[in-house]
Amino acid sequence: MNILLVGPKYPDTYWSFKYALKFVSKKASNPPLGLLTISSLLPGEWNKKLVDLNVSSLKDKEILWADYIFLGAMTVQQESAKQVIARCRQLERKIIAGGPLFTGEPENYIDLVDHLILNEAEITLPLFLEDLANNNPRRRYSTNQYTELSLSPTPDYSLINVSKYAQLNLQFSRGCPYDCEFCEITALLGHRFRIKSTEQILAELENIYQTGFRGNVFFVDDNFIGNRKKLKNDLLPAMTSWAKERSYPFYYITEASINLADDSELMDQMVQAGFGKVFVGIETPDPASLAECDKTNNLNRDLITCVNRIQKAGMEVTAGFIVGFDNDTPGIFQRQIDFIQESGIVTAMVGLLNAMNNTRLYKRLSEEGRILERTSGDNTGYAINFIPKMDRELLLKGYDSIVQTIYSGKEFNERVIRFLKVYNPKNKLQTKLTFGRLMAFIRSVLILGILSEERIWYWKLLFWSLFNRPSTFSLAITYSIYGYHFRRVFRNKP
Ligand code: B12
Ligand code: SF4
Repeated sequence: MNILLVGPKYPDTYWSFKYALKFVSKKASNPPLGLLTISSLLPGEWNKKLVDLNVSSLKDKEILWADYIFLGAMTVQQESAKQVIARCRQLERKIIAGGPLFTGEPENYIDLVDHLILNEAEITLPLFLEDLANNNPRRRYSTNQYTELSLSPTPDYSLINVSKYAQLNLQFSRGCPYDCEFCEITALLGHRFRIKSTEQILAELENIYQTGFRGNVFFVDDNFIGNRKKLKNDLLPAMTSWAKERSYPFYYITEASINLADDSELMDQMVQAGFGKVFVGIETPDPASLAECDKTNNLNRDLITCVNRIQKAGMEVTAGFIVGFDNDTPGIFQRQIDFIQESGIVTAMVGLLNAMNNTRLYKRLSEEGRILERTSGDNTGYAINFIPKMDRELLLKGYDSIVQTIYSGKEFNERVIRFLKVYNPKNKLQTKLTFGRLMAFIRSVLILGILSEERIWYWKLLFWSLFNRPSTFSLAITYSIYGYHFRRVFRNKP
């Protein structure tokens, strides 16, 4: 059996890092981990190929080679996914679709593809394979159960050319005990916190190591610190020994809730194991809006102090912010700007609140008659799929004022400097001079230092780091490149 796994193209969003990737000669930020996992769930004797449209094109002969096309996508990839479906149908090939896009809105795809294999494939794919073996596969497989992660196999990294990606990814846990109203993750993956064993994680890391890849590795957990006892007593010590034996080949990134800042022992252990960056959902500095969306773990704490504690422990904090809550007043825009500037969060993703399918927010707004359409999946796209309480134009204008301010050369530089003053990078990989970094530096001199209108800020930042914190020089270059990407992403917006 010949299987072609296809990952559709992402539009040029904030997280695509499109404008930054060319500096480091990479095609995409992350490989499609869902499809790599699917590959490992399929029979070993089947022939498999993967085409990630973010790194290469899809040829007719590849489609014709396949008996089945396995298509996996998020909502934000829907346009490209539809094009792939149309091409495969034209070439009369069978399509099997799964992943968040199809799980979220199966009714829109049931007539377009041959089989929908929804929810977590560790449960639904074996059911399909069994029926296929009996020549009786159904159109749709879904479940309301959540898999144990002991059943989730090591992703098949052999299917990708690792050199095309800025970072590789793996997953330790799924599910989140919290219940934020807008969150689709818990709608997809539930509240029960499920984890892989330490042996599974070390095997996955070893697999990545064996591909020859060195550098950033992203633990794509929604809340990596959901089981602290397991982390402290088992996983992190094992990862530390593993990394030490291999001279620290990876620099880890993950996502965690803000209460990470309350546990200095955990932060130290994470840093020792090689973690250097953590994404935190801060959402808003306004307690009324935090209470509105049930982001309870962010309430009753000084969020800036918490962020600074994580930074001082040796991990950069990147964060998500949202405007458009019912409780937001016009003062929220300046408050968000002030918070972001003061926190030194360089990568601050500010999005407009949107109601994703199947979330509590979607349900509430539907009941209130406020839903207008399905969301495109990109909350940085100046779109709101419901009727906000604040005047819509005012909200869009206020949103624009945030993103245009925090990424403008002056404010962005101030934030980077504020961060670099407190940050003490402990993972040497982050600052090591590599050939790739040298090339990125040369390109940045040309594009940002000579051609860009914002070149003054580029040189100011580089000279600041050279004279004040020389150990952070390569980070200053990296952030200049990020700043360029963020400005480009928001430049062409309405
Ligand atoms: C890591 C991650 C990212 C990373 C990397 C993305 C990438 N290229 O891999 C980054 C930070 C770049 C990212 C960005 C975004 N993300 Co994201 N991301 C995640 C996260 C945390 C993990 C995804 C993952 O790798 N999971 C591990 C794998 C194994 O799981 P999986 O892909 O879901 O696959 C399983 C099933 O879905 C299924 N499956 C998957 N594919 C297929 C295919 C077939 C054929 C079958 C049968 C089954 C199947 O089986 C797999 C095993 O169970 C998820 C949340 C989550 N926990 O899932 C959000 C999530 C996928 N992201 C989401 C969103 C909205 C975004 C953004 C649009 C946010 C934004 N505002 O810009 C951007 C868009 C990306 C872009 N480039 O423009 C949403 C998607 C919701 C939706 N309905 O589409 C999620 C679910 C989070 C949420 N808010 O609810 N993201
Ligand atoms: S903490 Fe994060 S993953 Fe958990 S419910 Fe809230 S937004 Fe979702």
